[in-house]
Amino acid sequence: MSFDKEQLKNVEFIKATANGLFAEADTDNNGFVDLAEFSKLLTDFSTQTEIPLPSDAEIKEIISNFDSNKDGKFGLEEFTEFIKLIFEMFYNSL
Ligand SMILES: [Ca+2]
Ligand SMILES: [Ca+2]
Repeated sequence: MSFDKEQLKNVEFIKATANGLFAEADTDNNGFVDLAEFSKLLTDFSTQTEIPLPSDAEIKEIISNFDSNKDGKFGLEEFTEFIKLIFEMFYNSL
């Protein structure tokens, strides 16, 4: 199976990935990914990829950068914007 780099810019692919990760991260199923849930997601990601885990302060900063309604946690739309940025960074690094 070959990896198609252009998928990273495909809106449907971005949405599907964001939806999947959001559901996985939202362990209490309240429709939001809060700081603890987001840290857990990043910890798992970091373990799998061996990419160093950001500090708590950095994680807070990431959330606040994308927290457009300022409730301190990710809604699905905010989270999707985050995934979109990650994919863009990944795309540009390939
Ligand atoms: Ca939650
Ligand atoms: Ca929010």
